[in-house]
Amino acid sequence: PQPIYLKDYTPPAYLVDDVHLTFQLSPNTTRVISRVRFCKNPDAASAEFFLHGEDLRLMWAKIDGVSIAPDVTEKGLTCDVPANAFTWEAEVEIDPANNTALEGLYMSNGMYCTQCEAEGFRKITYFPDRPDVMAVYTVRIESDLPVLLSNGNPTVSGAGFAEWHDPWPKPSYLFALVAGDLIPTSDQFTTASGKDVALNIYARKGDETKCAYALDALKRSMTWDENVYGREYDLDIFNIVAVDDFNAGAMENKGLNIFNSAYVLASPETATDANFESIEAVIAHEYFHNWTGNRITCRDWFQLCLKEGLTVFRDQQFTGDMRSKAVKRIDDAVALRAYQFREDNGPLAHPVRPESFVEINNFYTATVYEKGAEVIGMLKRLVGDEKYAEALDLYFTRHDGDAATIEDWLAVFEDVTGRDMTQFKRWYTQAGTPRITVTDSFENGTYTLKLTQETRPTPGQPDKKPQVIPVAIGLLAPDGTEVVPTTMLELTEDAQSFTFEGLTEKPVPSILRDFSAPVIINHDQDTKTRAFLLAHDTDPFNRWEAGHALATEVVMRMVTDDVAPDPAFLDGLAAVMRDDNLDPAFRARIVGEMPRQDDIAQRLFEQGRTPDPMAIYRTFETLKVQIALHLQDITPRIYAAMQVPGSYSPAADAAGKRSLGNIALSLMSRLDGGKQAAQQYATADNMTQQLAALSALLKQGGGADQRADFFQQWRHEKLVMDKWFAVQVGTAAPEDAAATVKSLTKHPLFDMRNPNRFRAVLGAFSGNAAGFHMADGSGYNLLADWLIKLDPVNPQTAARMTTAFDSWKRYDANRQAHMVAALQRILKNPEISGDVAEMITRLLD
Ligand code: DPP
Ligand code: ZN
Repeated sequence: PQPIYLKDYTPPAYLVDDVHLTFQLSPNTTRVISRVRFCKNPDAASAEFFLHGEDLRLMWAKIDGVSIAPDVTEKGLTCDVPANAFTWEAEVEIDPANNTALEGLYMSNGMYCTQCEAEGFRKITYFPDRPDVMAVYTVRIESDLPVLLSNGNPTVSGAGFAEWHDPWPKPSYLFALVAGDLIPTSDQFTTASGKDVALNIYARKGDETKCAYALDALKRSMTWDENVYGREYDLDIFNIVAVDDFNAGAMENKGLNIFNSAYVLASPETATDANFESIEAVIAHEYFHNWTGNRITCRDWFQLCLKEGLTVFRDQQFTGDMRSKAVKRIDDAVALRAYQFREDNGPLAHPVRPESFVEINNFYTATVYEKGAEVIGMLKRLVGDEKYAEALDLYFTRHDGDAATIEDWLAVFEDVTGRDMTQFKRWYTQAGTPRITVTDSFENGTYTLKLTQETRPTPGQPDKKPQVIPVAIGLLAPDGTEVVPTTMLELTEDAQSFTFEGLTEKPVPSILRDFSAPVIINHDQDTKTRAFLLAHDTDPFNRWEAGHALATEVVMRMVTDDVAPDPAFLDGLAAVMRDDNLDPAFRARIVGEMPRQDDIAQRLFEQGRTPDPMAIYRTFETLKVQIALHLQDITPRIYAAMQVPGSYSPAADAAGKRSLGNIALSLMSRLDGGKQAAQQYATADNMTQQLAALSALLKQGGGADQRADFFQQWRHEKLVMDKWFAVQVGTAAPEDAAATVKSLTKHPLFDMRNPNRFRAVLGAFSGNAAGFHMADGSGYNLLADWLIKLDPVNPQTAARMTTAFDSWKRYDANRQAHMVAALQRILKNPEISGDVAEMITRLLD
């Protein structure tokens, strides 16, 4: 397949006024009858009439009531059409029961549901399936199933049918339909202007007891969007449906969000604190799309970050407001570095707004989403909160109802601030993570900070230009007092100096406060300075960052020089651990958030060394024992102090305590053979405590009884079983990881057609770095075998998991050869999908 290019965009030849769809649902022979009103687009040069359509059986087609015989290919159809407005009608047959790709209309546990983003609507009926064709939809569903849902507001319904009308013009990717035997959990919300909205979360029987938290999160999201962005909901009803088989996290279909059940269903017994937090965030994310995505959508899929970057930014703000801003910023930075920086460093690097793609599904990436959100955060820092709010207001009024572009988005900032955004736009067009080198000097009371920036070449982009980088800094006096509070420096050149006058002694700089830009800072600070910042920085993010940098330095020295961990570092951890003035969640991030094995491998590689995943793994094992020994006098006290009495609450403060308590537990388990963990397992009344205990036991090579008990207790709960599968793979020693995967994939509850279950096993496997990278190549072969099996069933999920191979160039010749061979084997699969083929080709490039 040929790539398509942003530069080749042309407007649609025909526009659509309205769409009428009738669905006669049947597992293998669903009929879809469409009636669509088309008119020629005056802005388009071409008059060719083309409708996308894939895997459809065309029964008949008519134009203005007259039967026609279109030219049908695998990708769609063409036919002659009148010069003026006309009505297209067609009937197609589709097979939802055999749709294992989970794109278009498919079945999951006896229910029908749809996933149309990005290009799934063309598997439902013939249509111009592109986001710049927006229309009003009326939908009739015929089925005996009790719950029949589509977008918009319900109109008429009766025995065996229901009709829906969505008054808001929308692109086809926001179409949705659900039919099933589902139970609603209901509430209502009154908007700021007094409009009543019915809220429902639909789940399978038995799961209706696990919807309350998501419903509460939805109401808080609706209130927050009114208060912070002035955005109200715009239909009479808002429905959410939980589905077990789902490729992604969730989908923002207008008025009918469809969710992977993992991001909706929660009870204290079945969901962890982390699950509750991600449910809150994903509910908010999809709800916020109603304005940033639905009311204002994307002109084409190259503009995906227009809706995703902004909506991720908004959900991050929301979580920061609901919980701890500092902890949320740390968590977001950790995730960005783990996934997006890694992507930027390898063969899959691409700009936030890509310039070409073969399969758009391969571009729902950390770069588009998370770096896209960072770009918005930088804009906000650069223009200030007030101008940001003004720009957003202008964006919503100017583009409501539009399919917009990044140019449109940047224009509102230019118009509101008078600032030229040309250079800033490089954040959207240039791939790669900028690296900033910091040097400083002090003379006659003047402190000078020199910053230089450099971005390394990425595929297709050998030469990089300087970007606009907001670098928030603060200066501390050697006694720990802050002499210059947080100040925003704007780095726009390759190299720039910033001076601060009137200082009595050389200050200690705190650079990139609050992680003010998605960049890598190279700053040669010594251990003492880092320890000083860990103790004194007033910026919570940089306080954490100092601890993290120390930990990284310690691990690097352990790996390269085979030395014991620096006692100053261990003392620093102890000081944080016992500092009861610090929020437990924040302490947990400092003490528990070790650098990732993958990050150490990348650092070694950048130093010109060849990382040995097994040596890195062993270093961490040693370090953790050393930390456990060094802190052994305080961990039992912290553990006891962090136990939360009373009934479970998913709120941030209780969750933070459990998180620090469970870090103490994992340290204690290194020394007590799992005694405390076994006790916690036996008495746990919530999943956070139960799973942490099981994980600590398995990590010590024990826990056989608890593993069996957990299975017996939860075998009927799919989402809990996903945890049971994943924790075994995640805690397996490297030598045992592949064997664990092999035995779990033979388990009767393993089902590769369920993406959550597949990821629980094979996703956890690539996360077990040393196990995946076993020198004999067994890990690579095992993953390749499974991706080859999964590809014909579910290309999207298979393609996404090929990213496990994206760091192959870091390793020794032997591992490289094994990885390349595994990738080539996947590429030679005669049943290979376009999705996977594109990924492998990019990976091997
Ligand atoms: N548009 C979805 C989301 O990110 C992805 N399928 O919310
Ligand atoms: Zn989204």
